[in-house]
Amino acid sequence: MRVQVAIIGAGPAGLTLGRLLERAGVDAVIIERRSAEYVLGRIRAGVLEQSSVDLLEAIGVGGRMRQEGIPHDGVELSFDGDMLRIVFQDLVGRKVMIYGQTEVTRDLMDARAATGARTIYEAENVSLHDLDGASPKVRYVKDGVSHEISCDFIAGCDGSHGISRASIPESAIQTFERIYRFGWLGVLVDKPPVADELIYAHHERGFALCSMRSHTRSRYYIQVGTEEKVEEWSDDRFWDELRARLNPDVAERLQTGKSIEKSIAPLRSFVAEPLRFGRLFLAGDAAHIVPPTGAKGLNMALQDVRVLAEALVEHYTERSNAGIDTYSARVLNRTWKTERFSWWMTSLLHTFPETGPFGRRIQRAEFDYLAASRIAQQSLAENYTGLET
Ligand code: RFL
Ligand code: PHB
Repeated sequence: MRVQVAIIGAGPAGLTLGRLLERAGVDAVIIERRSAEYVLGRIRAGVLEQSSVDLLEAIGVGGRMRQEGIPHDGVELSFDGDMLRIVFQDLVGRKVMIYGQTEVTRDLMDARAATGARTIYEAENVSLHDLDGASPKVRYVKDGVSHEISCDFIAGCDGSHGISRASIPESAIQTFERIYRFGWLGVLVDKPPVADELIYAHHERGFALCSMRSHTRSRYYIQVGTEEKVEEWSDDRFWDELRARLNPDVAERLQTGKSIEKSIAPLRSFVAEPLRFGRLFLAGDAAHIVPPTGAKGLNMALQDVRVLAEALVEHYTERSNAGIDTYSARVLNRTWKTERFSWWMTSLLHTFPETGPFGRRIQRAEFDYLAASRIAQQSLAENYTGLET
């Protein structure tokens, strides 16, 4: 098979890129190692920035999001039970949208199915070749049969453990990483959310987050040590620990029930540089990881592929490589700002035993500063709702 662009991975980055290229008349195929059902079964992000909402609308997959998504004007922070509401709408005139990554993925998959765009699911042993030549190749095995796709460009949208970044010679890539000593234990439950907006809570027992997927489905997280095992967390133990970290009135209102999903996600900050090797481009989690505290990972993935699609379309329609040549620098510039914000939110809200009582006093001072300063709140609001560039 020959195509213009081979996209590795059918997560939000790959599917959105596929849609953008399809609409611009660029011939592309997506190669995904899992089944569609498996991809849809992963419970991940819940918050979309305005720019992500606009992008999904622009590519014609915003219909259900408009109906079922829940716009939020702000979030609440809680520090040892003291509450502070950050009202994005007043501070920076923007909102965010509550609409799960699962739903975004489903909408993109449905749109692909409707137009007959090609996605090869359950592709095994995916490998990339001739990345620095004029015609790179993707090989894979499907139902026991080997296949080869030759193309002009490969988009590596295969997440943090994919094959794309791993295919770049070590001498051609630099990586930057911070691994946190804790993760998030997340629970999904069919009960109404405890509050109308998200609550990010700092407590001496650890961080907690009250989030949601709809008016009847809630998503809660607590900070746990990396050595913790999900089997050791019964629902009752989880609810008791969550309540202990929240403001007592909020804890009182919490509606608990049987969890429908429970998992632990490690926290990591990671950036690869540059995001291009020959004719391979990295986008989304393949390029960078942020701890989920700033709700940025999915939004970064969508913005990366918006820039990549523009560059590729420019190459085909205007015979200009300007966009391709500046892709890495443009995306990295934004990436590092978003890394900084995610690191800052993580530093403010989690407990770090190694920083001792001094560290906690500094966190308290940061919270008190936020509470008293509209300028500090604006900075949080500007970053949380998404930087312009
Ligand atoms: P994905 O979603 O990981 O998709 C990559 C796809 O590539 C496939 N793949 C391969 N395909 C072919 N060959 C190979 N060798 C392959 N290796 C892998 C995989 O099967 C998969 O289908 O990456 P993408 O598209 O870059 O999207 C990134 C987002 O998924 C991620 O950043 C977010 O989920 C992060 N995130 C959040 N982001 C937000 O913007 N807001 C949030 O509120 C938010 N909350 C979260 C999160 C991530 C979490 N976890 C579990 C990491 C909450 C959590 C708990
Ligand atoms: C979620 O709902 O899963 C969620 C919301 C906000 C975050 C991270 C995760 O910062």
